Amino acid sequence: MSVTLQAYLRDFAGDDAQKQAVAAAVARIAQAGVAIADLVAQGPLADHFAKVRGADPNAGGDTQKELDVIAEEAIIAELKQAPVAFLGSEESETPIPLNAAGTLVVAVDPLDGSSNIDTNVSVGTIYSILPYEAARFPDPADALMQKGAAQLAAGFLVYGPSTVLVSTLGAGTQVFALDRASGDFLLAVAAVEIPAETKEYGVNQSNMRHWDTPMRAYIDDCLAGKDGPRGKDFNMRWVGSMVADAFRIFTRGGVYLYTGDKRKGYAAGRLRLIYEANPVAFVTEQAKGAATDGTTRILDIQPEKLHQRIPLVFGSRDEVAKIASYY
Ligand code: AHM
Ligand code: MG
Repeated sequence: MSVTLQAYLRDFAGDDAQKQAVAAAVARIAQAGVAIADLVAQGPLADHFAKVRGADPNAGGDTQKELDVIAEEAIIAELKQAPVAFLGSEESETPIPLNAAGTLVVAVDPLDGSSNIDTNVSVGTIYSILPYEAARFPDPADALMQKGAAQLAAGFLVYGPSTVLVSTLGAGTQVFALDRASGDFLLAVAAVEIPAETKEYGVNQSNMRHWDTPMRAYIDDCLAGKDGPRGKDFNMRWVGSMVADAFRIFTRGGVYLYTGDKRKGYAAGRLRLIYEANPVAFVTEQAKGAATDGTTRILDIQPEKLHQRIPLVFGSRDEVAKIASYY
């Protein structure tokens, strides 16, 4: 018999109040994921399919799709039923109050990769769970400014050919897969281990002319292949949905790179620290991988703003160390 997410969370929480709160929040996010997976799967049959909402970009500066907002609403509805005080979201300028007595704050990218919705490519939901005490954080926004190292749990869902949840509760990384017949997430991988070495990188190579010198030098060395300084041939994969690229890396190794570049607005890359880089860094480290901005471990970076961007390199630990050596 496969272990359900519910049973796994119950086992994790035991009698510990904070763990029970975390377990409740993860279960609610997974539940929202089931609903979002259904909406995504309807594809062109659904009314909301890839529609752009109004003319205004979201808080992060990207065009907002109808489905981005529907996904956020599904998460809010679920997390109102968990001990979560505030939600920080890519789709909302300021933190959203949920439960005054909550002992957690959660940060989410409700629908990562949403520019891919109309192309039938995997998209997903990313979440980060942090501790909250009203006395410690008179301004709720400050609770979301904790370093990634303070996360109690984090993970992401991918809505692809199968719907999967990659989760860490702070001790290893697990993969659960949605069983459509029962509606339950079932444990598929109990302890994910990202291979330390790789011959595969993921980067948007069309930005090459904008890159900084270390990034350019690293990719040049990969492209030189067997006869170059790396002494091996590299393969390249780029989905354009970080969650999908991350899931491939969790499955067979690899590195993902989105560093800062010279384009306007891209000095710190494209990814957001609090609800994209931090949760992905946490599940990556718990799967024996590494995550850096080039010079500093992602989880050690002090956030300054909810929607702040950060250069991000994560995946196979030896290759991440190699990339850092260029910086
Ligand atoms: P989003 O949260 O608005 O979807 O943006 C983040 C996405 C990542 O999922 C993906 O890796 C990256 O942006 C792709 O960027 P680009 O289109 O520049 O290649
Ligand atoms: Mg995103």
